[in-house]
Amino acid sequence: MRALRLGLVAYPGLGGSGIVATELAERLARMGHEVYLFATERPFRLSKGSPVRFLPVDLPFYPVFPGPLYTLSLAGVLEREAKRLGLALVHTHYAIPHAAAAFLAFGEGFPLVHTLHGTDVSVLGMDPAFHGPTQRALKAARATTAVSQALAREAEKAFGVRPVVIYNAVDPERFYPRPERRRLYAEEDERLLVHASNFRPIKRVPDIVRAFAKIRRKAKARLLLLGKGPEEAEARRVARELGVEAAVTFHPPTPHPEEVIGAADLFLLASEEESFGQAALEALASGVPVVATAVGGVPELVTAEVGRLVELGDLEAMAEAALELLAHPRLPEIRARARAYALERFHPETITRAYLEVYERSLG
Ligand code: GMT
Repeated sequence: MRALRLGLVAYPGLGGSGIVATELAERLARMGHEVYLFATERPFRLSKGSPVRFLPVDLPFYPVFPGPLYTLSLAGVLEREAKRLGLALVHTHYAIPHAAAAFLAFGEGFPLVHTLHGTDVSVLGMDPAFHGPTQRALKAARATTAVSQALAREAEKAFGVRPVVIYNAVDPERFYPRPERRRLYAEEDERLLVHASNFRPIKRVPDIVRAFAKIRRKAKARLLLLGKGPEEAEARRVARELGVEAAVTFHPPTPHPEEVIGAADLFLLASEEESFGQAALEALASGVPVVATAVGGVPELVTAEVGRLVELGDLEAMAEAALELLAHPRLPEIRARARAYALERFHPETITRAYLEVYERSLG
């Protein structure tokens, strides 16, 4: 395939959409495409010495503005840099406000691809303040993609567009089993349960602590909560209230989550909404089975051979499923299967190829 000059737009912080965009940008650049990544700061997961060129988007503030004008600033930078660099296509991740900003920059005459990630459809996309401009932008784009079938269905209802489903990828050379690191986080006789997220209310981190307290009654285990966010204080409070404080480790975000996730015996996800569940995929690739709530796109990812699904809020079921897996006579096979399954369905090469096909079709 010919080498393309591409612009990708992402949030640089701890969110999954930024990680997906950054990793895609890196893979495309390593394949020989010229890739520019637009974000307000250097994305968290962009490696040092990366072939991807980071282009900063300013957050201009003047006393006359009620706040920084991110959308307008992004539109201006995209328009200017696309011309200067001769970009062939711009691909945004997370529609709010990226789709509208790109539409503002280029209108309909330029190849735009937008990837929907989750709350950009279900929460922000439904907000009357954002819906109209976002819908107009998505309808005008050459292509829209969604990270799961569930999200594509939701987007069709919300915006009347039919996204192409491209699942997220996981890097098998980064996420692999690391049992030798287990002793860094847990005692010899403790099972290590891990959850990783941005601790927003939607992730229900306190529920994970509640399920863990039930698990602790029957098995010696440690819960490691990797990340930070608004629900941390509440999760700590619940751990104290339930008397498991000493068995819960709060681990700050790290650029190397693979070192922690790969050491786990089990991964827990209690989200009330999850279009995909990138961290759960990273766990599977690390050979770590997942117990998760059956919401959004999670059932497309967590199947019975590699984990267990439970109803949202059913903490008894979550604890039971975790205990069942931890005591499963074929746990080593399940672990091996989890990794093999993640590689079969979510290999970066397959996923990158799918995006390149969308780019080719969009370029006409
Ligand atoms: O939509 C969000 O809540 C934010 C977004 C993000 O940037 O982290 O998360 C979504 O995108 C991830 C990457 O595609 C998915 O793994 C998450 O499941 C999804 N979050 C939700 O649907 C809540």
